[in-house]
Amino acid sequence: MDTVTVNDNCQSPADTAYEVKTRCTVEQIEALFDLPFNELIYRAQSVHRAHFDPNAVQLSTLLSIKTGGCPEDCGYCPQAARYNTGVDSQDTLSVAAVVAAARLAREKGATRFCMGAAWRGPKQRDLDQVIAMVQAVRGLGMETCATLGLLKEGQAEQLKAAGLDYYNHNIDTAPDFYGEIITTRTQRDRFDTLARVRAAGIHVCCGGIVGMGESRTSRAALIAQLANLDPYPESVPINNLVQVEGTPLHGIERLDLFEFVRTIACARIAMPKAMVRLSAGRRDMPEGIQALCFLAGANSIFYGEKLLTTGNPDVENDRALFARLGLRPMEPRGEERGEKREERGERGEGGGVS
Ligand code: SAM
Ligand code: DTB
Ligand code: SF4
Repeated sequence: MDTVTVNDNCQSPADTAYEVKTRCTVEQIEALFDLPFNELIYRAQSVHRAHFDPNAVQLSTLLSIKTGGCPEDCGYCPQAARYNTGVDSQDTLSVAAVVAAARLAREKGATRFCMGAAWRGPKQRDLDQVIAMVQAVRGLGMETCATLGLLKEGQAEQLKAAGLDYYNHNIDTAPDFYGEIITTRTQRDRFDTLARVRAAGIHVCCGGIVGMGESRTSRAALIAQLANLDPYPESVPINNLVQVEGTPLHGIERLDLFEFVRTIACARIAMPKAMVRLSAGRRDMPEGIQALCFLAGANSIFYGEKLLTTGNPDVENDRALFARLGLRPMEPRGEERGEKREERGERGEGGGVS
């Protein structure tokens, strides 16, 4: 029996105030990145098995409820009004249209429905519409997630009261690289919203994007920053930049996909009980790389043909991939907090490190 190396510096999510504490240093995460690939993946898979069923993957479906025309200048984003990307702007969808999409997603096997809006942040009128959507999607028995941008005082509480389970709000990149990518807000603004979400009792979904020309040190700093959130996010989406023509980051050198797998592995080791989501970029990712991401501890994906404005693998392809890898969709309860199968009294195959 080999020893399982879990990063002892990283504590588990707990119901405490949300603040940044230095538990993981950038150097520690960089040292993980620098490990031989096999060593890193083995460690990440060992940590993964200590907390999760290694063959269960959670399925979230995205819907853009308000598209394009965003006043922000995020250098990666096709929905920023200032870039000519060909994205057709669309006003906020009706509740009926959102419910129809959520029902379809549920029929295809998704358990969580994530509603995204191209806002800097919602106005009260916008929030009222989202609240009606959240209540309706909740009524279908699905977990709800929303990503609406910066929240003002009191807005998170309204979303919580409507039944919102998760709020996605990414810190996107390392603190010292943030200004290279976005100038219309600071990363501090993002932390303020994350604190509001946490204080309102909504689960936090927070991650970032790699492949934006950042250094390995910056990738390590992103992971360290996420891991040092106290408590760290329940859900951590790791996006590989989807390059969209017209955005400033279009044409940038693509990240070596083994480096993407390493990023997933580092996230898993630094945040052992978080759901780590293999997020944007899967359409351009060979299935072998996706399989390596699952081996490295990814246990959630975006499921459905579309992300917000760009494509995602077909449902049929994902089903076939799951069958070939012996993966199955994760049940919606419990595992967000890293409860092991046995604790929930479920039966499953695999487990244990030998
Ligand atoms: N406007 C809100 C915000 O920025 O928080 C919500 C929607 S925004 C599109 C949600 C997230 O999508 C961003 O934080 C970013 O991480 C991700 N994203 C946007 N464009 C992307 C791209 N081209 N490739 C990868 N991820 C992207
Ligand atoms: C996240 O981390 N990735 C998703 C979701 N959260 C909202 C968004 C990816 C967007 C990719 C570009 C697009 O489709 O517009
Ligand atoms: Fe707007 Fe969000 Fe896109 Fe930034 S990432 S431009 S805030 S929609």
